[in-house]
Amino acid sequence: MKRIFPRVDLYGITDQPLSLGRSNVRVVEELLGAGVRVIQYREKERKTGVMLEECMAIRILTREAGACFLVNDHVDIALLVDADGVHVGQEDLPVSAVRELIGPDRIIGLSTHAPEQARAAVEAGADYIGVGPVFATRTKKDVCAPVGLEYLRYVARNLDIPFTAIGGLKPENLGEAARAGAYCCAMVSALVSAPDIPAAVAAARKALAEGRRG
Ligand code: 3NM
Repeated sequence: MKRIFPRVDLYGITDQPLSLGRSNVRVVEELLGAGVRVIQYREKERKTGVMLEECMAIRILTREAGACFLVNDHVDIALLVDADGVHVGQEDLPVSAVRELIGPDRIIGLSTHAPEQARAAVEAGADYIGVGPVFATRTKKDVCAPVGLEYLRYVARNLDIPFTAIGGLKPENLGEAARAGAYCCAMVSALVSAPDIPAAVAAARKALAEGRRG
């Protein structure tokens, strides 16, 4: 059965070094408890065996919560744990190659940073795109300079593909992102580095809702 990228407001992404000593599994438990319904496992430094174990645990938790579970880059791990899909960047395996490996039913997300990349993602059959970095971020090391709200507005106005805004998003600027057309907002540090994750989720939701009203 075709898995669908759900229409949700918040998209949580793991990052062990930024998680204040908490395990990824613990952080995901808190995100799910606070109502976040898309989780991406993203780790750049961990051993593959550790990643597999964490993803197995996160798959159980996300399934119990009815949440969508995506794995960054690691198609093998995504398949082994029956994740809902894979998220890749511009310099990772191309969408066509990932599709060959994961089949027609799982979700492929692709990070994009410019209008031509977004149009190419649609052509290539991505199921959703990341749009960013909207604001400056220190979380992704090799990403381009912020593309600002302009690119977000372009995607919101011109393309039909589901998308998530990403990059430097936090309660203080989510209103601006919402007014530029973001519905789904993906965050790493604003959520996983928060001492109180449920409070951070609530603050993000409030900022988004206010942005949409204003
Ligand atoms: N992808 P934070 S920016 C993982 O623009 C990622 O494609 C980006 O982290 C992109 O919420 C980014 O801590 C990092 O700024 C987002």
